[in-house]
Amino acid sequence: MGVVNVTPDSFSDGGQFGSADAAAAYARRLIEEGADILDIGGESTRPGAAPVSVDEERRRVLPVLERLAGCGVPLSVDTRKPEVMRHAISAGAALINDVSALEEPRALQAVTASTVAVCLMHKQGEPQTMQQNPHYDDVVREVREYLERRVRAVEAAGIARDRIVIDPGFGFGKDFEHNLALLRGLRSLSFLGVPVLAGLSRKAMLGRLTGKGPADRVHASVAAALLAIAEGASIVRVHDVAATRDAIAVWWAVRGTIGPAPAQTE
Ligand code: 7PM
Repeated sequence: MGVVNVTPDSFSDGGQFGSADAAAAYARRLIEEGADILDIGGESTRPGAAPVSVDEERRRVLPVLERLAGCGVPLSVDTRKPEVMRHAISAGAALINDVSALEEPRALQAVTASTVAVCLMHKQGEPQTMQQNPHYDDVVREVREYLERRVRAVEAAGIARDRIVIDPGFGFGKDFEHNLALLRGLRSLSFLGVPVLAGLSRKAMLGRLTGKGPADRVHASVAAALLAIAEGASIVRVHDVAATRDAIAVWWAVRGTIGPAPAQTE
């Protein structure tokens, strides 16, 4: 899954349509690099990010979705807002990536009224403040139990299990040790047959390990993506598609499949 951030700073060339064109061109490049899914986001969910209005988020995301219709890969929209979800679904989105895991009743309704897939992500707290003092007694167990509850709730609302992806939400109300524990324990999230999505790309945890800024975390991000795959992730959300693709090609040649080694039988 390639990340397409549609924010004023990421594709600013002045005009609104110019930036939508630039974002769509960037997205097409990610497809050429081997992205199987694109995740389009208007930046309301970033840790510490200022809130963005519904209208502003629509103005950022919808023109890009429209330009990418028929691009050949499923389009995901990273949003927590029910109105943005509804418009994105009408504009052809195949997946709603909700970092609030459809906890808002209207978000759940927006998705149940459609046939799209959904990514349910764990976070602790709200993006503005969640990194201030995250606390868990057992992060892997708590994240697993939360995701299990959300899968059941979303299924009970009428969304079939084969439409659901789960995500531990690296960096969303987690400190360095919490993130490491979740990556080590990722396999324990592979329950109920629901695919696991891992988003580690360029995150602060990799900055702490390498001492490098976000743009220089490419190699660390590739290593993290491959480790996530080794621990059972089916989808990796990445900025650096070409580099991650190369690493997966090596993995594929050796293992012949994506995912953990089969359990040893006695
Ligand atoms: C600062 C910190 C800026 C983190 C941007 C981010 C995820 C996501 C994001 C994830 C799912 C980024 C993140 N991360 N959606 N949206 N999983 N499902 O790296 O880990 O873009 S925002």
